[in-house]
Amino acid sequence: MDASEDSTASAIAKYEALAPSLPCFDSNGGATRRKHGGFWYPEHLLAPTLAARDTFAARPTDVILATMPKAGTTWLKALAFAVTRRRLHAPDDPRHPLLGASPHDLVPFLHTVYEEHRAVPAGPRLDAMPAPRVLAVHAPFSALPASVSVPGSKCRVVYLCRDPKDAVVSFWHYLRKINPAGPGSVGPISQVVDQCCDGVWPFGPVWDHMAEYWRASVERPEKVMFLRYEDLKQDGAGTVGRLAAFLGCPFTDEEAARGVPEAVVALCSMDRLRSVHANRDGVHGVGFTVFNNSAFFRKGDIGDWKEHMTPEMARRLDDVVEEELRESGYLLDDHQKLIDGSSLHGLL
Ligand code: PAP
Repeated sequence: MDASEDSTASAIAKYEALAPSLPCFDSNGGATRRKHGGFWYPEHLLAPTLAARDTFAARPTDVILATMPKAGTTWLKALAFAVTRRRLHAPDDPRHPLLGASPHDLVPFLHTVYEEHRAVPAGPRLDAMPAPRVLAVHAPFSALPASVSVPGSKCRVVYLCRDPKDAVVSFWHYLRKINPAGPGSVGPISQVVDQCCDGVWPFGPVWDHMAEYWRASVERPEKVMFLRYEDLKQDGAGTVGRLAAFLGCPFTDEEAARGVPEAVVALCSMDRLRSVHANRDGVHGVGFTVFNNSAFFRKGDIGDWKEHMTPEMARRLDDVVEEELRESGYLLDDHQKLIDGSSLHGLL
C-alpha cells in the first residue's frame, strides 16, 4: 500500500468510527442517515464522502457533476459523458459506450470509488481515468473535496436540481423498487414528503443543498454551473449547448449544422438509454443493497407529483422549501434569477 492509499484508508476508517456518535435518523425503507456539517448522509456513504473531501486530489481538467438524489443524476452523467467524449465517440456511433454500459459505470460517483477502496484502491483507479475525468457526487458544496471547491481550483462543477416534489416521488418509487423486502415494506409517500419537509432527506436538507450550489454558481459562474432538470426537458439541445460551452468544449458551427447537440440529446434520451442491455438487466450497488439498473429509469416527467401527492402534501413541501430558499435568494419558479445570476448578488 503506498502513502496515498494509506491516507485514504485511514480517512475512511476515521469517519466510520465517527458515524455511530452522530445524530441518527432511521428512515423507513431507506438507509439510516447520519448528520454531519448540517447535512444528512446515508450512513454507508458518510465515510466515503468525507474521506473523498479530505483526500481527493483534483486535476484542473476534472468535471464534477453534483446532484441531490433523484434530480436527474443518471441523465446528467450520460449527457456530460457524451459531450466530453464526442471527439472519440460520435453520439450517433452504434458502438457508443453509452449503448454498452450504464452511465453510472462510465461516470462513477466519487463516493463509490472511495466506498470500493478496500477492493479496488481509489488512487490508482482515479489516476487511470483519462482526462477530462468526469465524476459525480451527491455531496453538498460545503463537503466537496477542497481541491475542487477552493476559489483557485480550475475544475468545473455542474449542478443539476429538480423540483423537490418530483424528486420525492421519484425517490419513493426507487425505494419500492430496490428494497430487498419488497415494495410493501416501504411506507406511504407521505412519509417521504415528511422526511423532505423535516430536512432529513438523503444529502439534504434539499434547500441547503440547492442554495449552496446556487451561491457558488453566482460567485464563480465560470467554474460552477447551475442547471435544472426542467430546462433539460424543455430545451435539451440548447441546454446541452450551454453545458458544452461551460465545459470548455463548445459545439462548433459545423457540429451545430450537423445536428450534433440534437444527436447527444437523442443518445441520452430515456427511451434510448432504457433499452440498453446494461441499463435494463445490469445490476448496481454495493453496501446497502444491490439492485437492478432499471431502477434508474422510470418516467422522467415534469409534474408527476400530481399523480401521487395530495394537494396538501404538495403545498406543504412547496411552502417549506420556498420559505427556506427565500433566505438564499433562490426561488424555484423564478427562472429569470437562474439565467441572470448577477441580479442575485445583492441578496446573497
Ligand atoms: P440517482 O440520483 O439515485 O442516481 P437519478 O438518476 O437522479 O438517480 O434519478 C432517476 C430519475 O431520473 C428518474 O425520475 P422519475 O422517477 O421521476 O421518472 C428517472 O426516470 C429519471 N431519468 C433517468 N434517465 C433519464 C433520462 N435519460 N432522461 C430523463 N430522465 C431520466
